[in-house]
Amino acid sequence: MDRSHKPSALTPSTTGPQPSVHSEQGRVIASLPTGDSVEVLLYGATVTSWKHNGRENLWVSEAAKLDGSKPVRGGVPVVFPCFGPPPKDHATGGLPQHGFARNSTWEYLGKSSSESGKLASGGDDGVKLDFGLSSAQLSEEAKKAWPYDFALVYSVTLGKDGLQTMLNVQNKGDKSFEFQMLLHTYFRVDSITKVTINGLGSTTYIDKVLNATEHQQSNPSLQITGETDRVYKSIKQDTTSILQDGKPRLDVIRDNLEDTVVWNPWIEKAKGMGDFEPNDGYKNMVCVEVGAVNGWQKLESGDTFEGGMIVKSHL
Ligand code: TA6
Repeated sequence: MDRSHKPSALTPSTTGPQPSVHSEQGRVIASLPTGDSVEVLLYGATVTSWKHNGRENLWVSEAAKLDGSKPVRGGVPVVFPCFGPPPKDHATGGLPQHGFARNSTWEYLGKSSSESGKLASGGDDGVKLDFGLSSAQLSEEAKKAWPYDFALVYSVTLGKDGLQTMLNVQNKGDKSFEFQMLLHTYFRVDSITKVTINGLGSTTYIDKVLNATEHQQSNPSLQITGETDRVYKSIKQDTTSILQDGKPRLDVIRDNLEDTVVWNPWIEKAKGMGDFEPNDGYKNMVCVEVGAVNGWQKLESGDTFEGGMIVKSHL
């Protein structure tokens, strides 16, 4: 599948101080000479930290399981091959909510600093970390539930001007399969009541708080004033912006993905999740999740799909 719009990757410099990468205790940590850093757990290939200018941009619950016993509550869980509880009558019907990618152990494939292209604003120092997951690495249970031959390569690129994550999906088998993908990013915010989300105006969304009914957002800005669980579909504008106190904080740029989910559990749902700590942590997080979740992507034998995001911090 061609990528309709390909914001370019990063172009790390080849001279001067280089990025550092090391792996320990099931995670890979990369940092730039600027001090920016990213941490990725092999479990779920979950980005659990992205620091830019000394500031953490991701939210991770204090009760998040990081031992592989359950998907990480926070950071950037990778959702594949299904989003949400899969339809029982679909090929993914036997899989858990949000699929197996986020609760499988991925392989660290290595780093590279030879990316062509530049992150939008011309960032030239960066390092790309690649992680792989294929059918052979799945649990027997997952393999039985979804018996397709596939290979995923998830690239996490730390750049001077942002973080880029891309999921490459290959159909290695002789039969086509359908999938959904989503990057379930938990962004850290100072105060949810002072957050505005722009870029979703006049877009159709499914409101999962209102029995999954369809709505059209008339207002160009979204404020979070209660439990929010919206699946925006076929969004025209590539960038969804998170503002704090009216000032730009984070830009989330979709790459070959048309949908975005906005989620905040608010008070009751936060209390109801055993791995969501502190209970009032909903005040300091918002999920803006880019994906292809409206319907299914069909991948023919031998074909490849690629989609992801670039996130830029304004602080
Ligand atoms: O992306 C929003 C959502 O689908 C919500 O409906 C909520 O279920 C959230 O994901 C968290 O799901 P999880 O399986 O991680 O508890």
